[in-house]
Amino acid sequence: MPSSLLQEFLKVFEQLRDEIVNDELLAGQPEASKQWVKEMMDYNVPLGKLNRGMAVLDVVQSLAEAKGAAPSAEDEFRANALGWCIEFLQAYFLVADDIMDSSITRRGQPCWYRRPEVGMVAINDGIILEACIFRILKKHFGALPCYVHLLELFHEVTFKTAHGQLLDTTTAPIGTVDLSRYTLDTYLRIVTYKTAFYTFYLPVACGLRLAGITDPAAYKLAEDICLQMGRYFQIQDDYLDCFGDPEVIGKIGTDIQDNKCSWLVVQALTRASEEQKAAIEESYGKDEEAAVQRVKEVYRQLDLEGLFKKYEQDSHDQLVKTIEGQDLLPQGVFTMLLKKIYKRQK
Ligand code: DMA
Ligand code: MG
Ligand code: MG
Ligand code: MG
Repeated sequence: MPSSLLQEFLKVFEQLRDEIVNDELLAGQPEASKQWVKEMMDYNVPLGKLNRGMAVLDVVQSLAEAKGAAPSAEDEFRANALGWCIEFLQAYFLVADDIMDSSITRRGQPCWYRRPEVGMVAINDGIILEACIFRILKKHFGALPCYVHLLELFHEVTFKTAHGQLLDTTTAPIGTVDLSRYTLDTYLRIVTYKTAFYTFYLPVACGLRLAGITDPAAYKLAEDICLQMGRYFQIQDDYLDCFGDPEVIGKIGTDIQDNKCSWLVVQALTRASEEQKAAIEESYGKDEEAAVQRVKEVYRQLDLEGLFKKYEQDSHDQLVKTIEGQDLLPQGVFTMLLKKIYKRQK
């Protein structure tokens, strides 16, 4: 990725952040509160990989290129502003997710709620982060024909993601290990809802809306491909939670302790001997290092790393086939997204 694109993207963040801090709806707001919001946004919004946010411009560029054109400076700004709306949404979900998952670090720093001066104020900060999306949309998209579509898109994706998070947390109640819950069907539903819609469908649909595309078939196709990609992405996330390097992924895995319906436990249970199942039953969902190591030992005995590598290759090849097998949308819309996540280490 040329760093000038990143520079441009980060510049748009600063503009949007300053607009929010100085929003006319908050005239007379005390300086300390403005400062809180600014620091809260700086801490939680721009420090991730920014794959989702920067994907909107990629999509807009691919669509323009396919017509032998290039996006105007105004289109580029709008694509980046929409990209930041997605990053605000992501920040909002992560602030809440880290509280629910009792996580320690995120993006190489303490989770926001773990900062001593923050604590449960993080809940309200999450609400602010979500509300920012609609201030940005109104200011920069309010006069465009796609405005209502964008509003609906963000509302619907938020609705779905929150329900995915509900499934994720209620399938993993603290203190009750019920291995019969960890089926592939349950798993796929959780990850489609909690991750795939907002991580892949949302940036692509934002790009399609900005480009003025209205054909429902284009959105349906984009959804099919993006959900497939999103499931692949969350399976990588589950793999990295256990086998990734915390220094590289910027977060310390908690899925085993949290009793999560992770891809690894689902796969382990379809392969485990009675003895290995008993070990998982005994040790899963416990916040004790020895128990976590016992589960990881079973994962290693079952060579889940090897299984994942094979899954990753098959899944990638299948996606490429699907992308090449359609001619409704330019392939670049999807291949750029796929390239960024294939064999990712973080
Ligand atoms: C992430 O699931 C889903 C959302 C909507 C934030 P997760 O808890 O596996 O994410 P992470 O591993 O980043 O905490
Ligand atoms: Mg989490
Ligand atoms: Mg979670
Ligand atoms: Mg995870």
